[in-house]
Amino acid sequence: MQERPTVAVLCHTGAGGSGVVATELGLQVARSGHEVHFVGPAMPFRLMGHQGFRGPYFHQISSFAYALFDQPYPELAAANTLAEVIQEYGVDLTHAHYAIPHATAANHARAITGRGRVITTLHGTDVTLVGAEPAFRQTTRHAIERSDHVTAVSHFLAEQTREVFGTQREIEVIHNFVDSGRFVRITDPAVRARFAHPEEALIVHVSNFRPVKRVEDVVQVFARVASELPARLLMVGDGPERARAFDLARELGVIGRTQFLGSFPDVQTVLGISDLFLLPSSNESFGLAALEAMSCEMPVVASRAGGIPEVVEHGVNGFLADVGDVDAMADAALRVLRDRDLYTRMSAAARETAVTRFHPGLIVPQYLAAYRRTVREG
Ligand code: GMT
Repeated sequence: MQERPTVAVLCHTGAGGSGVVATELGLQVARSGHEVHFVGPAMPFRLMGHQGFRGPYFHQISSFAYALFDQPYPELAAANTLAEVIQEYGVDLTHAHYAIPHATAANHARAITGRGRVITTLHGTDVTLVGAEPAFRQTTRHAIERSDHVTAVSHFLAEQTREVFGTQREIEVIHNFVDSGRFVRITDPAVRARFAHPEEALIVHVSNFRPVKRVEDVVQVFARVASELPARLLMVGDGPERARAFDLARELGVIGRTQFLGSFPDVQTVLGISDLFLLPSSNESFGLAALEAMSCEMPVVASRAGGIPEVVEHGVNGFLADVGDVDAMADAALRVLRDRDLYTRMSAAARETAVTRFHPGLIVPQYLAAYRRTVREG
């Protein structure tokens, strides 16, 4: 029996929750003595600077732009490079994060090499958005059913997967986690002074600015809050809705108090100095960004959508409101920002949630146990 299987990881490499979880997990798995090989078109952004000579290792997918091809066929290229890595390093298990194209490529590489097992972790939009699209429903269902083990990041997502694909297969729920040693409150006033005056409330949103994040609601909520008390908004990340959020901030007269910071890996600095996190998504399988904020002692105002209530407890570590109800979100934000005692209670509860329920020490062993089980059953 292989107690420390050699693991390959396939994930999205840009800023985004699934790639962040894949990278943070891969680093923890490597620290626990496993050989870990990331395979991707580029190095995952949170992996940069964290590689040692003992790994985790990174292998870039080689592709070939032949003139006859109207597309680069990334899934085939990923399966090809992964198959090489499996053979060369004796990989026992591939952990595919996100069903399409990663689970598909991992299953394909297993078929090519005739070795290794496949664990697929479903992250959210791979099921609720991409997988639910008729264009990808069959391939996503197949990728899930052919994986040797499947995990989902929330009970909500496991249920959604069964509903969308009508599958009865076992799906283990393993929540996202946060490194509560790194995501901490930053008390140095000089860091905060770069973004806000001491009397201003600092409100923050972090995402990939896709339509599902409803970034215009962030600006709407902020404009209502800023009309009642001194406040600033930090918008971290980038994506297709950034320009609309920018235009709306200008239209609502809050552009001078809003900073669009773009995307960067050490988001913990911005979270560590902010006061309140907004997550008004129309759907969210878990809400990793909110959990990272909570670890920094920040209450969260979010929509009551998807798996968010598995993390944000209404009235305890934040407030929940219906999707699109910007008035209720603004009222909740004002309530917690104005009431010092409530703020202190909620920020302490937010930190406690992160440390007691979503600490790597609790979550990573669940993945490691799943690795061992899956390899043993092979
Ligand atoms: O939409 C994002 O935030 C990116 C997306 C991804 O797959 O990269 O995030 C999903 O996975 C995260 C990690 O498991 C979850 O915490 C997010 O809730 C989930 N996003 C959605 O469901 C919209």
